[in-house]
Formats: sequence, C-alpha cells, structure tokens
Amino acid sequence: MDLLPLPAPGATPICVMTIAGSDSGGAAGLQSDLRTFALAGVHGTCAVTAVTVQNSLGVTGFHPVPPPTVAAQIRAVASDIGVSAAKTGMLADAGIIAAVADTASDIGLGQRIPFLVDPVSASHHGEPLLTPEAFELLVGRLFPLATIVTPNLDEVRLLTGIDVVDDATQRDAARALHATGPRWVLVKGGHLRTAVTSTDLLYDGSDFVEFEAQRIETQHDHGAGDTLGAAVTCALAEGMSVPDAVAFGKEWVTRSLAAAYPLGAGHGPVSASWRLREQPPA
Ligand code: PXL
Repeated sequence: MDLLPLPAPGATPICVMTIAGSDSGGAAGLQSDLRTFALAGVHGTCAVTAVTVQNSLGVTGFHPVPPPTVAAQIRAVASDIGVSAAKTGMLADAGIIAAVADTASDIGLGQRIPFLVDPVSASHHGEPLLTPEAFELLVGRLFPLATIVTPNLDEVRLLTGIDVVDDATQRDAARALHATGPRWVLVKGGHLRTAVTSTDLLYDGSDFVEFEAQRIETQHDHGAGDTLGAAVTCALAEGMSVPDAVAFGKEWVTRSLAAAYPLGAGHGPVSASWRLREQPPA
C-alpha cells in the first residue's frame, strides 16, 4: 500500500486530534487512535472523554470527564498546536456530545477541518459506552457537522432500525444515515459474519462506492473500528479525498487485523506493527 509521507526528523508533523475514551487495556479507544497516528507519521493529540475500566475480557465501568473539561482540552489544542483533522470515539453521555458539538463548530471541525464521527455505542463485548438518551443528540448535533460518519452494523441498527443483511439493506442504511446530515456515510460491513469478504459502503448522497477486503478470521479484533477511523482521519489530514482516505484506512485496518495478537484471556488488539517494517515514500 502507499503509506503517508513521514515528516523529516525535527520537522513538525501534521497534527490530528482524537476525542475519545481511554481503554486501560490499551487495545481500543484513544490508545489505539494515538498508536495509529504515530505509525502513520502524524502527531496525535487527544481530548479524553471518559476513563474506562477494562481488560481483554470486557469493560467493568467508566467515569465520564466533565463536559467543560472535554471542551477545554479541544480548545487548548486548537488554539496552540492546531488540528488538521479530528475524529470522535466514545463520547459517553449527552453533556459531552453537546460540549463537543459546540466546540467543534467554534474551531471549524467539519467546515475547514475534516471531522470523522464514529458513533461508538458499545464495547467489543457489548457493554454500553453511550447512554441511550444521548443517541438522539449524537445524530442531531454531531452528524450534521461530520465530514464522514462510520457506523458498524450494530450501530446502524441502533441509529436507523435497519438490520443490514445484504447489499440492498446496506444501501438503505447509507441513505437513511445520509439524510441526517453528514457529507459522507461509511457503513462498515465487517460485522456481517455470513460474508466471506468485508465490504464497507461509502455514500455521499448520490454515488455508492464499495471497499472490499478479504475477511480476516481472528478473535483478536479489539480496536478495529477505531483503527480504521484513525487511519482515515490521518489520510484526510494529509489532504486526500474522502474515497481515497477510506481506501487507505481499509487497507490499514485489514493489515492490522492480520497482525493482531493475543492479549490476556479474551480478545487481543489489532496491531499496526506491520507498518514498522515498511518503508514510507521519501
Ligand atoms: O472500539 C470502540 C471503543 C472505543 N473507545 C473505547 C472502547 C471501545 C471498545 O471497547 O473501550 C474506550
């Protein structure tokens, strides 16, 4: 795959922000985003939204960060370091979503700055990472600001009521989500376990583009969605078009699934460690 260019040693890299929760197990959430940012050659900044208590077996609790502190982290970074693109992960509750939406508008996320909104609703093991009443606000306040939203099929069901079982229902879901305001929708097909391939569907309100990859069978896929979103965000920060950025992200996560490793007694993380063995363009 074509990797993103690396900054020269000592030169300030492109700066990308994740607005996400911490995973104490180091597999998903902001830890996963920052790993992908570093391996893609950009500088990663973060606004922490929640501290989760988790390991490879699941999430046993989380503590949300006060909304003004989430907003202050975003403003502190934007006013000094700068943000070339941003993504969201776990947003925990309605107060945090409102704070992120207000701040995102103020600093131009989704306007001059690419903004990926990943509607994270539950952990790998199904524990909720967003309160049910916050869904409406996520769609009402953040989706209209988004350059791209990236739901998986469980999130599609929660957001639209559509059970994606084939190409036609995947297109229906993309249309329904596009009507809520984002410029692009990526309906991730990885959770369609019956398929031999994993096909993600991108839609901009007029054209559909499919991104197909061979399904990698592994129980170690924790952080796959975050890793895809983080790689797409880096590519957008580098100035790629949305379809090119999604192609880059899809290849990045497919390779990272192939390099996933066991950890603890449960699900291990996907890993972008393959990137350390590849030479980026000069
Ligand atoms: O992969 C979604 C995700 C995002 N953020 C945090 C998580 C998870 C999944 O477990 O724990 C903090």
